[in-house]
Amino acid sequence: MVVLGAGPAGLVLGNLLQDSGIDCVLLERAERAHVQTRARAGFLAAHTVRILERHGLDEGLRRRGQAHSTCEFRTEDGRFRLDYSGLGRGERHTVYPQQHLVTDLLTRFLAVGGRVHFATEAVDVLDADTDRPSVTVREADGRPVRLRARYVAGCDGRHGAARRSLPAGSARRQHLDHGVTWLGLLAQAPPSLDAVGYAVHERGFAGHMARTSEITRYYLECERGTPADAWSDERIWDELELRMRATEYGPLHRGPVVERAVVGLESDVLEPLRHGSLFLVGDAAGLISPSAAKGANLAVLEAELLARALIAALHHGDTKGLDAYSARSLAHIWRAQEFSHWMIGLLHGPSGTDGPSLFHNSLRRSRLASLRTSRSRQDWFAEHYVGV
Ligand code: RFL
Repeated sequence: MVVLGAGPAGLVLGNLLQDSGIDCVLLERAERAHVQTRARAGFLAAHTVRILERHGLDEGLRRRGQAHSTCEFRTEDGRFRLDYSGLGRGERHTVYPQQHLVTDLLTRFLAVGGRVHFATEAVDVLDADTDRPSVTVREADGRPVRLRARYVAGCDGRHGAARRSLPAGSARRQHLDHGVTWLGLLAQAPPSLDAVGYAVHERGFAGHMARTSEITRYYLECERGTPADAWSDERIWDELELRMRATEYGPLHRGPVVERAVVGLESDVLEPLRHGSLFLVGDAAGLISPSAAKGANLAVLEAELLARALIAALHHGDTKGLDAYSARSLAHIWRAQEFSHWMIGLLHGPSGTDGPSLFHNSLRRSRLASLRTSRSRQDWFAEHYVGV
């Protein structure tokens, strides 16, 4: 079995296959140090934690993960909090930075005999419509090498080799640019509130998400085309405090901004997620905007689905799971896309003062008001916010 990519999807899949005695090699374009320090997600859904627990992959998150269950909305109509552990299915998030999870999964995979080729870029997946597919890789020294396997899992993200290798017309791509851009920031500063903070402001959205006691993630909606380094630290903090209404609700804990990235809110789903012996998993299958923190959670869920199906096929000759993998994963992906899209509409409004902009902003206000006041709306929100 060849797995492309050592992110959450590839590493969960690799661990599960290796544990069941299926020989598995992971090809990873980046160096090991880069993979283990790439800060991205932090909010793991209850379902994700259960999957990791089920397979003994939860040691680090049990020790260092923080339970989290409150979000706070700050709007032109005041602020309100939702404790979602008392709503919907009564579930919580576990805050555990993605780079820690990836480090745990990688360490475990290597400890049980898994093999990872770092600095090794997959270039092409060939013969995917046969039962002897192969992957062409470029080694660190530039040498091309071909690897053969019974199956190939493309866990190499949206711009990886798996997607690129699909023959024209074999998959339908559905793409939506939500027309919203965020500056994604990591600050070396403790969290400023004991909740996920969502601020809706006429100058644009601002978000606050805890990562650790020393690092906090913030988001600032910005004009499309803004370079990541366009704003000084001081301007970033001033703008965050303005949009998060610090004069009313208290100042933010400031600190150096140690990472900035421009994040365009986009969705991009392929259908089907299988082409013969090649399967797409995680961001390679469906990219989701980070508005509802679903990407890493979907990656783990799909990796478990595919691992089970591959184990049944390779150990027992039962290929029903492989046949169902695409439809089952897509059902989860589209539910997450629907909620994520709803969140984008809750948190952003057009900036204009023309009739349609005013109308959309009034709808957004009303959507927030119903979330503040309607118990059934809150239950629905909680179920989808923590669920995958
Ligand atoms: P990854 O993690 O991108 O891993 C893919 C791996 O493949 C490698 N690769 C290749 N290797 C070999 N050959 C090639 N040709 C290759 N091309 C690429 C890459 O180096 C990489 O190591 O994909 P995976 O495993 O599918 O996992 C997906 C998640 O990483 C992603 O969905 C989340 O980070 C999204 N996301 C969040 N998700 C959550 O569930 N909760 C969150 O709070 C959350 N916050 C975020 C996020 C994504 C963000 N960015 C990147 C926009 C916050 C941000 C800022």
